[in-house]
Amino acid sequence: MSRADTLRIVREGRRFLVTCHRRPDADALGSAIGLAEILRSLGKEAHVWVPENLAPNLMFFAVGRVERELPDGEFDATFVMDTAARALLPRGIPKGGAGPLVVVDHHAAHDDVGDVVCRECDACSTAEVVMRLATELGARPVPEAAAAPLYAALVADTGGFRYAMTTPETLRLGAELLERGADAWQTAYELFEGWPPARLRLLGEVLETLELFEDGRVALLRVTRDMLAHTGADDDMVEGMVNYGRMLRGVEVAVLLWEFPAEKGGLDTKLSLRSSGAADVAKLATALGGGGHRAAAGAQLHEGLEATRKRVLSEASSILAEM
Ligand SMILES: [Mn+2]
Repeated sequence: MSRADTLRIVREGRRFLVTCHRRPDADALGSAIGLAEILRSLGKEAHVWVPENLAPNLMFFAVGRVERELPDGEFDATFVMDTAARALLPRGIPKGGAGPLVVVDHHAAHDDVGDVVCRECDACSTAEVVMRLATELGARPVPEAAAAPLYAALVADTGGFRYAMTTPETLRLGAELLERGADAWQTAYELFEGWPPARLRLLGEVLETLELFEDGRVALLRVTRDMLAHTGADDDMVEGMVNYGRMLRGVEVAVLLWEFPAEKGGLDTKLSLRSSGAADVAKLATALGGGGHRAAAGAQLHEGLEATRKRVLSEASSILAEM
């Protein structure tokens, strides 16, 4: 259940399926495409399969490289990247004929999904775990085709090499990926800028909802369906808006509550959490049925925004009291 088992599976196998969690972000998709290129550079066959629409701002590295339909035939293993929970496995993941489910991940909070788990929580991103595997497989420097997707993953999960998980190792990996052809500005522009006007208008409305609690240690922002509708924004554009709450000096826990269409109709509330350092928001998310990292976590609750607001404020208050 470890890196050694994962390496053995790669060495002994010939044909692999590579996928990632639902609603893939840059780390999920970038580490999947990056791993597939590394496998190909070792003479293996690898198929990246993601059975849903991809976010437009990830297309700069993903276009033409992902199969939407499950490829035919048997696989020696199925890699699921950046995935910490069974509920996040892609819809339609094969139940047989696709070998062991190998989870490659870096999330501290998880539900043990996977037959084999290569989870390294000191890594800034799943891409960093992939590059560690590549080292042991003799695939460093990584193939040029892996550079853009892995670099995007590193940049996204470290917030542009800013977060605490950014280590000298991370920067060395980033340097290698730039040497192999990744484009620093294109990556930053696609991941952090290049907004459509509707997104900026939505942000304006979201910022207007700011509430502060616990003597300014908790910031709360909200997104309603109504705000999305009249600014013409869509759900993908909400990504990252929780960070604005954390920007305020003195804020230790930033919360974004987001009305989100429930799978069975009606509205759920999505909860995004960020910590400025000391608070462990993964704990808070876990208490509400979600998960994530110490500094960035989330949950989706089958209840209205006001009910979630009450619960998250009470959990936040007890977490701050413990500190
Ligand atoms: Mn990640």
